Amino acid sequence: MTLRLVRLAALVAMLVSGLSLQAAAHAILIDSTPKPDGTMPAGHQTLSFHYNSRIDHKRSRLTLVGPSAKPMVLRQSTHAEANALDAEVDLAPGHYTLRWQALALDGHITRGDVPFSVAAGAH
Ligand SMILES: [Cu+2]
Repeated sequence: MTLRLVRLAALVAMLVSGLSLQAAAHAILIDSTPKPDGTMPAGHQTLSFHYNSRIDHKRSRLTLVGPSAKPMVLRQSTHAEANALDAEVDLAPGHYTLRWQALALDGHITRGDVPFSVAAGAH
């Protein structure tokens, strides 16, 4: 190849790898139930965390830190969407933090905390 062609090929390779990085970015939380600092009713609830990219469910984790008990790794729902982590849990009133850890298809792990409150039911 001529030098000019080599340079062109290198440029194309850079552009293609840049595009594929964008297409498979690491996971950023874009929506959740509960919302950060939000409130949920007590009882049986589904916690749901939506990301901007597909998630490797087997190597991602939802851990619930409750008011009294030690951190509990939640069993994930098997029918979550490809870009979401879901778990069903029984919630008593109090303050909680949900720690999520998500492995995106680009191989990067991201983590975050969602603090929330559970309100006592209406009497
Ligand atoms: Cu990444």
